[in-house]
Amino acid sequence: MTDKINDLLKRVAEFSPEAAAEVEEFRIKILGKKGELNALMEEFKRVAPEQKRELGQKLNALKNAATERIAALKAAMADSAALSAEGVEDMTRPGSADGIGARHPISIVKNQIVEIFSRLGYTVAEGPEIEDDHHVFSALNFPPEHPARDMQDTFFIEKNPDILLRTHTSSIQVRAMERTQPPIRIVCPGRVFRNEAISYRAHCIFHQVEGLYIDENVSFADLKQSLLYFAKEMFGEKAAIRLRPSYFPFTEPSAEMDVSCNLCGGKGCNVCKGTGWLEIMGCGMVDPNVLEANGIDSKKYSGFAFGMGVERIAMLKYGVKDLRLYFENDVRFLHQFDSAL
Ligand code: 2U9
Repeated sequence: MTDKINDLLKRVAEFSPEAAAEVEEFRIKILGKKGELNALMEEFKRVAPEQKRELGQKLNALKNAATERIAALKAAMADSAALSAEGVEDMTRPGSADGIGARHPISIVKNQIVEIFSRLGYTVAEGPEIEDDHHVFSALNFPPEHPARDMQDTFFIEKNPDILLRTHTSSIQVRAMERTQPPIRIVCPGRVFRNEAISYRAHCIFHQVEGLYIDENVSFADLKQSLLYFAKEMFGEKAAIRLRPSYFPFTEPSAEMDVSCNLCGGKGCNVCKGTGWLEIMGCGMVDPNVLEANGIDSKKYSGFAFGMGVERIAMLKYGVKDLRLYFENDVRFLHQFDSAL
């Protein structure tokens, strides 16, 4: 009989119903008139007198345990039914996992640009956003009266016109040239600041990736081939490039680079304004004055440099029409780039 009592005690302790009806069914089976407890009580009447005391105590303990457990289960079921009737979540359910968010399209495209150049042996260099006149203008051959030095174009730190927010990441390359002798092969991603009115096509903060390659015998042909490789990796194997003569204080000769329009395949559409070409970056051979001003022998070394706006590349690649979307952090916009990761 002891075994039967212990077995029933174990079943009572382990009983875990999913619905209230199961509790009632269990109560009848154990505590009902024709239930297992009463059957044991009948058996108890027939046990030897010397066993009565011990078995009687055990039976009482079983009865109390079964009554208490069934009452507790009924109360728990009633509570959870009341909570769901009120529209309150089942508090015992596992919590929902937090969303992991989305990478920003500017980060995605910046990483793609850096990754493409890293395959050509470029390493990443970074530098301060708050700069001085020397690293942003003077070391890059900007004449004293150049309009970029004007307060209309550049954010200066009040009371010290020598300190300013960098207008391009070229200052990172200047610092690299100060530190190291060629070969230098770096890409420089970062935020830049210009005193511009905010519109769908301009912002006072944007992102650039610039590149610099200096070594012996670096030629314009090297520049052209490296940038063609970049265009094909970024916009697809069919991409073609063309270079148009331009002017920058820090490169000579200088050029603007266009890529064939990836939307119309070069036929002409409203994005490329019927030309079949999209302007994506500026480039050129580093001006010997810039090499010399930064401690590099221009007779021994030559180099090329290029610079592009990340927002513009992302707009062209993903058809984003308004630059301000990049700065609003609206998840409905950001989540559209999940598959680009
Ligand atoms: C050193 C020497 C040369 C970096 C260059 C450009 C051309 C260029 C613009 C593209 C669009 C900036 O974002 S944008 O407005 N950049 O056209 N940048 S060559 O030339 C350097 C840099 C550093 C020492």
